[in-house]
Amino acid sequence: NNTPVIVSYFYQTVLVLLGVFGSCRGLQPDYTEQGDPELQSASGSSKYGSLWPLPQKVQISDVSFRLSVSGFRIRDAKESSAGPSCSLLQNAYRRYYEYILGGAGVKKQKPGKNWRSGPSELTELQVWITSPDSDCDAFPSVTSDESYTLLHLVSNIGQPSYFNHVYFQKSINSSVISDFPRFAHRGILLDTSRHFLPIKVILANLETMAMNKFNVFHWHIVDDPSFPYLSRTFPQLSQQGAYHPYTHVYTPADVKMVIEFARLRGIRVIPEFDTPGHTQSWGKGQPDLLTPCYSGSTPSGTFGPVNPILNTTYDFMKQFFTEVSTVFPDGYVHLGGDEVDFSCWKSNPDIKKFMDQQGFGQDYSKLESFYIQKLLDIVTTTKKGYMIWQEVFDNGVKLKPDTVVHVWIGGGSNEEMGKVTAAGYTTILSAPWYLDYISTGQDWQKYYKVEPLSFNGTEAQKKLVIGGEACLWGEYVDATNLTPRLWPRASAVAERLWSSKDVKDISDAYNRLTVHRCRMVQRGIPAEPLFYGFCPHEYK
Ligand code: CP6
Repeated sequence: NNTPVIVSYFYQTVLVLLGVFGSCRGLQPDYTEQGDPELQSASGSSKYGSLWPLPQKVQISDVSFRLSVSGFRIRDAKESSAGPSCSLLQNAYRRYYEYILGGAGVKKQKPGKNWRSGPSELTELQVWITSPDSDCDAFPSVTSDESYTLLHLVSNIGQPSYFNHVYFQKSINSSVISDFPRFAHRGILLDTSRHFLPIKVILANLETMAMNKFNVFHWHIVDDPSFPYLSRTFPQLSQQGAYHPYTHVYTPADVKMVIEFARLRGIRVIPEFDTPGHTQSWGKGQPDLLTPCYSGSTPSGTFGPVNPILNTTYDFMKQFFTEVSTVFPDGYVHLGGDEVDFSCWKSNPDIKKFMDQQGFGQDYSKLESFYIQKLLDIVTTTKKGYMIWQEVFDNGVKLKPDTVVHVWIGGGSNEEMGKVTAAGYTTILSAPWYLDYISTGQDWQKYYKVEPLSFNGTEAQKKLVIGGEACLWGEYVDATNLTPRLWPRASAVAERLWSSKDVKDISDAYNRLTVHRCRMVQRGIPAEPLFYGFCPHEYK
């Protein structure tokens, strides 16, 4: 007499599933359990338990259910538009089964005399994909529907399982959730040029991103110090420009693995190939790409930004970005365009001549725009959209209407958001979220309190803010410290970008985030503590 309890849910945010009761009718009040009391004393407790980021609508009842350890399963609802052939879903079921039942707690438990199946035993989760045209092999995009509904049971699966000390059994409070993201673009920037990040570090971070409902991996893959991207067309770029030509490169197979791992978790991979500045490493494998700097009338032997006055530069870019457009399936690439240093261009007599010919006078930002304009036209022929750092917009470059302008400069970022959206462009915010910067104390609160729409502008302008990204620049970050530096501080950004604008109670956030952080630690992710205390799993 199983009554399915239904959850409608798009394939993409497979993070949450639905439940089925053994039978609701015979529910005994004795079986009702509240959250772990010791966990409540470790920190204050939120009425939302450890939900993070907080769903748009949640009702948690006092009624709790035990998870059937022997018989529990996750399956497609029979009405679902996606079935066993959807490997994305089947893969998610396997992962979430492990989240729910796996882990230290359940492995230790053995059925004892108090172990009985009963009316309050949860035996099944059914997933009902309601959108008729869900494509299990598709890649996520900015327009993907990430909404889901959870009826009658559970909350974010894998999240709310309180641990029952006595029976070593997990229980879940009956809940109703209806959820969708506030912003469509919720990203993390990782920098693999300042330090090489092994693939397993990138994958572990994608897993943690999924736990926090981030959906964009902005891969700042190359920069001045090293060029780890192995290009099929120009293999000498990484042969000469990587820290090591075999060990510190991302091969086509590595990149594919990252993209597929991300796809299965509803995460887009947007690569950034930043030019014309931040390109020192490109010059090693591609002679004549960079501008030779002069001291007086002779070349000094050093190089500056990409040389914008040579046709060969644009031939190279055309071939390079044609490759990039096939390797990375996302609809967007990030083209950088930030922090162009003019001093080398100023020193070079050929550039000077070109400036005169073009009538640019002494305005080197015009030369920068000349380059970027040609690059944008090239990338447009590869059928990709593009993101660019704010300077490109500031310099007045003509952009495609669907361009995403990335606001990163700290001072005046509100004003900048106003200007960019007044010009009709979509934008994302990073200025307040440079997580490589650390300070003592609870700086997550500073990230949490940011309101991305606090600039002066019309409703139409605010709609153009599609989200934000937490940036982890790599100067002081490698595999040894990436995780604790990023998490759980990035979780604060995750909730700001996912949850409703009025979710801003810091003390409630503290209580939920403390437990959410413990959950990450328990899953093997060394997220740093917010403050003193302990995690419930420490004494298991
Ligand atoms: N690298 C690149 C960086 C930064 C940028 N681009 C950066 C600049 C200033 C600060 C932090 C990071 N390290 N390629 C700017 C977007 Cl404070």
